[in-house]
Amino acid sequence: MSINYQDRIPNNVDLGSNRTLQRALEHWQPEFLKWWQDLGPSDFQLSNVYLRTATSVDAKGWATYGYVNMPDYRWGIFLADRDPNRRIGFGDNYGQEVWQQIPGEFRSTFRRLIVTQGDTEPASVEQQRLLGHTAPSLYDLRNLFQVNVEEGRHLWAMVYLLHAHFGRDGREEAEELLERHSGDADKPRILGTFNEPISDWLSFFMFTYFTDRDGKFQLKSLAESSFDPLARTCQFMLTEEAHHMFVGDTGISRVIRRTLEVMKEIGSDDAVALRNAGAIDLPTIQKYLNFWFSSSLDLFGADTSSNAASYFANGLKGRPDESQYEDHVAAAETYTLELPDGKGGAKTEQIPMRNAMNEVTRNSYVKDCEIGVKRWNRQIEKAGFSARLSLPSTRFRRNIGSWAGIPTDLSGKQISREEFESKKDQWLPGESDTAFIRSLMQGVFQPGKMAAWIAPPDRGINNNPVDYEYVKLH
Ligand code: BYC
Ligand code: FE
Ligand code: FE
Repeated sequence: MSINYQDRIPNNVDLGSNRTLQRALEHWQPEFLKWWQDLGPSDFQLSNVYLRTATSVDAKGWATYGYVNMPDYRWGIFLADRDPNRRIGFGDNYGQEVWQQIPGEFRSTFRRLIVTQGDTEPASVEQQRLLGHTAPSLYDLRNLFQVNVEEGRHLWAMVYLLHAHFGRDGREEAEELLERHSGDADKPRILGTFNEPISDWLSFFMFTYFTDRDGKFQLKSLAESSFDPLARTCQFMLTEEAHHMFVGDTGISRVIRRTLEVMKEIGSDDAVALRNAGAIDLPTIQKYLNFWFSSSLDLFGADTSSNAASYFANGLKGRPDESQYEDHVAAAETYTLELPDGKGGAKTEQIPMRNAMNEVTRNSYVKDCEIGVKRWNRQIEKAGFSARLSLPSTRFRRNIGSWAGIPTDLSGKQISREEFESKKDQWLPGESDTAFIRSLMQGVFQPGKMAAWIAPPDRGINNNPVDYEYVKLH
């Protein structure tokens, strides 16, 4: 079904045929726009930004490019096309027909899952709201805003489900999604990472690489859901998600490329010399990586979780790419978990596979994270340097799960709290690191010009050159 642009809210869900729902969403729309003005990108609302907008969900129409003032972006409700033959793909109801409505007994659980997913979307926009002022180029500024408007659309995707399937409760939840705010002392966002400040572009690239990638895996899990409208919404969100991770992946790669150029120029990898030359030394990049990777690992939930087991049993939330597994019921399988033994070491324990679903998803995520790290390391190797980046152990700096609050080094070896405190600044961004990174953050707004700490991208957006005027400032 194509998207109806005549409606105030573009949609491919035939919103016009349900006046009550349409009116409820039209009531929420000005509240969303007020939130966007207050807590979306600071300034730049009058700029013309070269953005892609979805005009249909098929391969041809989902990315239509043109200049847009962000408040006029056509945020809409787009679900992937319905497959009339789709069947429940996992859990106790494997093989049965999928649900177009939510069974009463799963209402509160679905509401919680949808609200948690929805909460992250505006949170990330809030976290990124000041970054425009320090963009390293117009190309990057445009990418930031592309990510921001699409996260806004992802909020719409969840709000549609809340309004369409949860009645008054859903409408209240939709309002609260605009009332909690990232980092707010009284009403914070639900998940930890989404309350961390993103005050510089190195953090932004790490966030889009590591945290948007959690989004990819959570959306893949929800795209398996027996609740068909949720599955179809998430399928379409995943097409947008790819660009967000591209921004992170290529952003980090460009920072590294610039660092390697300067290392060659000055013939040294000395951190002080590199910083004096305006480039970011690799150990600092590693510290930012350690921070955002470890924070994002917590987003997968506890490694043994009865919540996860019941989501899976009941068909609410599956494993990412469920078709890769042979046993979609997973009632008899076990999973071997490594837990702290309370004596400074680790022990193994067999747990029912269904209780380990968060850990299974986390493992797939870690493998996906490795791909970028390998690519960045090839870059460093090709430039003739021996330094390497790496992911820290999944035990490092955890706040959720069995390893929460247990001090370890980067390799996952348990250490004393004192040792952790004394070495923390070697592993995570410390005051001098963040002060240095902030000192680099100065906006560069001439077409084609790049800040000195980052290399230009290989190519522009939608076959345009790198020096295209991606944002016309006003
Ligand atoms: N921070 O039994 P568990 C994205 C809580 S990102 C704080 O494992 P569950 C995006 C948990 O709520 C994708 N609290 O819980 C990216 C539970 O609390 P209660 C977002 C946490 O519910 C970038 C307790 O710990 N989508 O789209 O099975 C930009 C026990 O844990 C955290 C989703 O998350 C944390 N990190 O699993 C924009 C999908 N982790 O019940 C967007 C929907 C856990 O004891 N959410 N807790 O009070 C879910 O599927 C699940 O809620 C979770 C947690 C996987 C998050
Ligand atoms: Fe999103
Ligand atoms: Fe995203």
